[in-house]
Order: sequence, then structure tokens, then C-alpha cells
Amino acid sequence: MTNVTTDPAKTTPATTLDALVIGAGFAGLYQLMCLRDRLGLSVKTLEAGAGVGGTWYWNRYPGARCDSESHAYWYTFSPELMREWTWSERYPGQAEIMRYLNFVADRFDLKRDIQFNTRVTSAHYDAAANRWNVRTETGESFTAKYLITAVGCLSTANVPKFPGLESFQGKWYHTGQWPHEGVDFTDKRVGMIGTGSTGIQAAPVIAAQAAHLTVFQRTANYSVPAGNVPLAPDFQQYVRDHAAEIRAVTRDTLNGMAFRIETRLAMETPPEEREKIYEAAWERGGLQFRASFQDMMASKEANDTAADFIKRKIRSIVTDPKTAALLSDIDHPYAAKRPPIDTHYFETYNRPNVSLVDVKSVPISHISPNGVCTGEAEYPLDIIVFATGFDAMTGPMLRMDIRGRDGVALQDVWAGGPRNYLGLQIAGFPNLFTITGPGSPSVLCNMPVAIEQHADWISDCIAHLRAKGLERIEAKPESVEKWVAEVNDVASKTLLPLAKHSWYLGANIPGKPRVFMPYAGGMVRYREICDEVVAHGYEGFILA
Ligand code: N01
Repeated sequence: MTNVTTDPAKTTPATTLDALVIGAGFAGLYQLMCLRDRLGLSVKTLEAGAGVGGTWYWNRYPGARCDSESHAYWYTFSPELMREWTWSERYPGQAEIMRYLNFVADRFDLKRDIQFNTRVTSAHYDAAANRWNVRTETGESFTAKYLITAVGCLSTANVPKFPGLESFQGKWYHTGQWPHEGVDFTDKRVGMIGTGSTGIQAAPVIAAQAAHLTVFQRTANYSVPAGNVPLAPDFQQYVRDHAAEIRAVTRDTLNGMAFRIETRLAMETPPEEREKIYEAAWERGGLQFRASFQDMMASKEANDTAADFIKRKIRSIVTDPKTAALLSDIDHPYAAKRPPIDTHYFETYNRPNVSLVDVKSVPISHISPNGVCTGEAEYPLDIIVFATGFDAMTGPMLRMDIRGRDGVALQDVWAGGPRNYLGLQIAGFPNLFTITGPGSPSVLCNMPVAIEQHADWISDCIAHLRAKGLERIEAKPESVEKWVAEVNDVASKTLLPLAKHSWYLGANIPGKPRVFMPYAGGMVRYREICDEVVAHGYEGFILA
């Protein structure tokens, strides 16, 4: 159906919808299904990529693999769907996740309502019509009563503005915008900047192919072996048989994972026993390492015992003492930055074709036509890989021109950091919902668990509005004030803000406000709060 948008500045006929979803990753797919198939709304999803997948569509770098175990990294809204899909490895790789998301999209016939290759550039709220007018890069217009951003938290690539990059004679790539045809590293001198979760996954795979890999490390990082393995048929059968129980656990744990945090305390465990516990956790592998003790993320002293264990492991693996010292010279508590897990990352530095350059003491000054330059040396390269992360959480929202009531720009409202209520709604932006944005557990939670909760909450909210004949929902300014204070308060009770250079704080982007962005109170508490808000008649929102 088309009619003319009510914004006089725009003359193109706009597609009129009940709801518009931006993004076709895990979040957008499920939100589309909820609104279209459960509520019967007219819905369209706009997606910048040429296919579904979101973060998995873009992040095709070597070694890209999910850090959540596969039996917890999927949709759980449909028992049938859980029976129909079988993961092949302990951690699903990028290609397998893409197969899964395509399977889901086809299974629920979602693609017919997704418009691919369509990047949203602006979304303006028209108060008189109570509609969101949305424009795309190609000049198309859409108008919808409800707008849901499912744009992900880590989808705005950060390529540091090194002088001279444009003069580089070789090729360069950001891991979050990886070419679909792949990159051939054979016989190439490769430089990789960045040692976050991505760089730690990519380095061993690149090193196995390249003539030489030079890793440029600014901040040394912890990592624990992932312990990835192909899944045995009996485990696959176990997952099918126990899918409902696994789902229940993921909904009952702090981080939405399928494992529970131990109740024992590191500081009350004798050192020899503690060592054995860490050793067993290291052998088992994965993010579960941080579940070894209850106090690991609350007490610096307790955290130090884990940090010390991992640093000793690094020094025992890496044979060159200078490299080992650089890799283990870590300046933040364990897991205060998102903890990576790896497949032979530290072992990679024992290869003769791998070297580590410390760009903390001597930073990268520029890129020359030949390669990467620090104040001390030029490193000649054929390929530069930027594993330099993202303008996280707020970046994907702020790169669109989003304007609420009276033309107020989100860029202005969030100039000092993200401000919203429950991570779901922004005061002055009626009927705009954000999935897993700042102010929600999002990146501190196993993503599908956080996504299903948000999309369900949003769908129930819209159903409620329709049932009551209401037109609008909007966060009250005072609820936003309180929620921002709550997000800060719960973060300050953990060790998370002690990592001063973390993207959780926006510290990786020059000039970005330093605000702890995700809600650190845990998914269980967050779900309770959202449910209580509903039980009290959408307390903190204005319904009109
Ligand atoms: O990005 P990051 P990432 N000069 O920001 C360095 C998720 N993820 O893509 O720490 C030199 O963590 C920067 O150094 P520093 C996961 O949530 C999930 O690795 O800022 N170096 C750092 O070493 C993760 O946390 C999975 O000092 C510069 C690196 O680049 C998030 O994505 C897999 C620099 C960036 O690390 C982001 O991870 C992978 C500069 N100017 C990622 N600028 C799975 O679960 C930046 N760096 C699958």
C-alpha cells in the first residue's frame, strides 16, 4: 500500500506499514516474525546486507566463531525449531550460523518481508500523524506507526584514523567488513592491529597461511582456550532431548548462558584447591572459566587469583620470554573487558613466522605506502587487517539521523552518552523501540536470550496498545533519569568499570563520552524489572 508521507520535505510516495524493523540479524528476524505472525501487523524489515545474518553476515574474518556454546546460541521460542536443527561443533562457526539463520528465515517464510541491500539513513517522527518516516540510502520512503531498531551492538566498524592509510600500496580490511570471497594470505606479509576477541580468533588462522604475521598489540588481553570440538552424536541427541531444560537454565542465569556460576568464593578456597579448580576450568575451556567462583567479578582480590593464573599460563605457553612478558602484561581485571576465548592463540607466537609489536609504549604513528609505522620502525606489509573493533552500542543508532518529537535529534539527546528507559525506549521518541541497545544487558548476555526477551516484550507491548485502543507509548523523562542512574549504579558494584580502555565504556573511540553502556545487573534481574513494569501498567511510560 502506498500513500504520500506527511513530511512536506519529502515527495516520494512512502510505503505505509504498521511496523518497520531495521536489521535482519538474530533480533530483526525474530521481531519480524513476532509482529507479523503473532500480531498480524503489516511489517517490513530493511537490511543493509544482501542477506540475513546481521553481525554474522559482515564478520567473515578467518576464525570467526561464536564464543557462546552452540546449545545455548539459538532461538528457543519454538520447540519444533529446536528439534529440527543440529549444531555440528561445540562453538558454531560463522558459516554454520549463517546456515542456521537462513534456515530459520526460510522455515518461517520471513524473507518475503525483508528488503535487502537497503540501508536506512534517517527516521523522523511526525507527531501530528504519530508515524515514523524512514528514508533509505537509495531515497526510498517508508512510514510506520512503530519503529524497531534491531541494528546490533557491534555493527559500526572502527577503522582508526591513521594518517597515510590511503597511501598504502597493499590491501587492507576491517574484520567486520570482510570480503565475501575471502582473503588469500598465501606468501603474504600480514599485519594485524588489535588483540580483542576478534584478533585473538583470527591470528592463529592467518598465521597458518601467511608468509609472516605481525600482530600490533596496544593492550594485552586475557584469553582462555575455547576447547572447540565436533559434537558427538550422543551429545547432539542429549541437546534435542533436553532442549527445554537447557532453555530454562539460560533464562535463569546472570549472563543467559547454559552454565551456572559457582556459589563458592575464591577468597574462601585454599590456594592449592583454587589452583586445581582453575586448572580444570582451563582444561574444560570457554567462557565458563569466569563462572569458577562467585566473587570473581565483585572482588578485585578474588579476580587477581584468576588473572594471576591466566598470566602464568601465558608465560608457560609462549617460549620467547620477551613476547611472553608483553602478552601477559595485562592492565585490567580478568573479564572486565569482554573475555576472549581462543584456539591456540598464545601458541601462535611460538611459530617462526609470527611476531608481536608493542604499540602501547611506541604507538602506531602512521601508515606508509609500505606498511605500518611506529615512532621506531616501519613494518613492511602486503595486507593490513584491522581487528580494531566497533563504535559499540550507540554507533549503529547514531549513524542514522533519528529525530523524535519536535525534530529533536538523537545525536543531541545522546551527546553525553546513551539515555533511555530499560534500554528499550528514549524519552521524546514515541513508539521507537531498540533491541539490545545500551541500557540493556545485551553484550553482557548470551545474545539470543537477550534478543528473545526484548522482542517478546516489545511485541506484548504493541499488542497491549492495540488491545486498549492506545496509539502511543513513550518513556517518561524521569524514568530515563532513574534508569541511567541504575545502570551506572549496578556497574559500579562490579569490577567492569576498572577496565578504563574498554568499549563497554566507549573508550575505544576518540571523543566518545565515557559512560558504562550495558546494564550489568544480570539478565534475570533485568527480566524481572521489565515484567514488574508491565505488571504495574507500564510504569514509567506514558501511554496515550
Ligand atoms: O574489538 P575490541 P573486537 N591502535 O574493541 C585495538 C564481540 N565479538 O572486534 O584494547 C592500536 O574488543 C584495541 O586496543 P585497546 C565481543 O563482544 C564476539 O576484537 O583499545 N590498537 C583492541 O586490542 C567483542 O568484545 C565474538 O588498547 C588499536 C582491538 O583493537 C567485540 O565483538 C568474536 C587501536 C579491538 O578490540 C569486539 O571485539 C569476536 C589503535 N588506534 C568479537 N584501536 C564472538 O563471540 C583499537 N585497537 C564470536
